[in-house]
Amino acid sequence: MKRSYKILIPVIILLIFGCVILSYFLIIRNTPESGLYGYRIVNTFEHDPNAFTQGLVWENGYLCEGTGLPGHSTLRKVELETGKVVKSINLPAEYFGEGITIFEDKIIQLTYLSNVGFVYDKETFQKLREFHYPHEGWGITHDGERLITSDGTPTLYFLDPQTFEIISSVDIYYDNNLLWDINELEFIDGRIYANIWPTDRIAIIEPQTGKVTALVDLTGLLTGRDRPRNVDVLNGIAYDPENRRLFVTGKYWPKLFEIKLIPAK
Ligand SMILES: [Ca+2]
Repeated sequence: MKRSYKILIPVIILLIFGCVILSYFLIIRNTPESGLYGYRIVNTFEHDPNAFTQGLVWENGYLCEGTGLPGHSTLRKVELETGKVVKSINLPAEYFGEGITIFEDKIIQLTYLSNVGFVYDKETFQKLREFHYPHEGWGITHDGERLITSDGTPTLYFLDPQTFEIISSVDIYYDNNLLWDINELEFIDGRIYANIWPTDRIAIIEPQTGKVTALVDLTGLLTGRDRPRNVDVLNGIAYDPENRRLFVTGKYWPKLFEIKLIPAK
């Protein structure tokens, strides 16, 4: 009897260990790595239906918006409650304006295919300088220390906000697959929120790893009544950290929404 116990005990330990490893792969590894979120509309505001929205940020009681398309690209300051454009400059006609962010006292705006970004005084919108980057320009935000840009690939770039040199990059994964078409960005509470072109979805990304920790589905946000014929995709995320308000809109959307994210059932 004693001898058979000696054999049985290691076998039982091995079986238990095997079961634990098997459970890990079956339960943990195969479970989707992200939560899914829907939304609740808190407020609806007017939005310029001629704005081909490519960048959106909130600061000091106003939205700042960058619009695109050659000959129609602008940088503008917008009153939230009315959608009224209170300040605006036009980009030279050859540029296709893209994402914007406000870093300290400057606004930074990317362009789509020109490999050039513009830096403006945030109060006067006076252009202070240009900088260059080696890829397409899509979205931009910052984490307080570094600028973060997207170029439509699964890669996000981290830039020095003074020299605009690329410091590092991270690839974005959703459920172990590379996630392409990362577009407009917003850094919120340690995560990067990113529009996924050309969908109604926003990815919430852990910046250190590139892992998508949650997906937000905004399908149905703009109803048929508010969808003119030329309406384009969801694009534009802004955040008011003081009042924890999340704003979203889209290209040529006549509305801008304040929403709350709610776990999908
Ligand atoms: Ca944004």
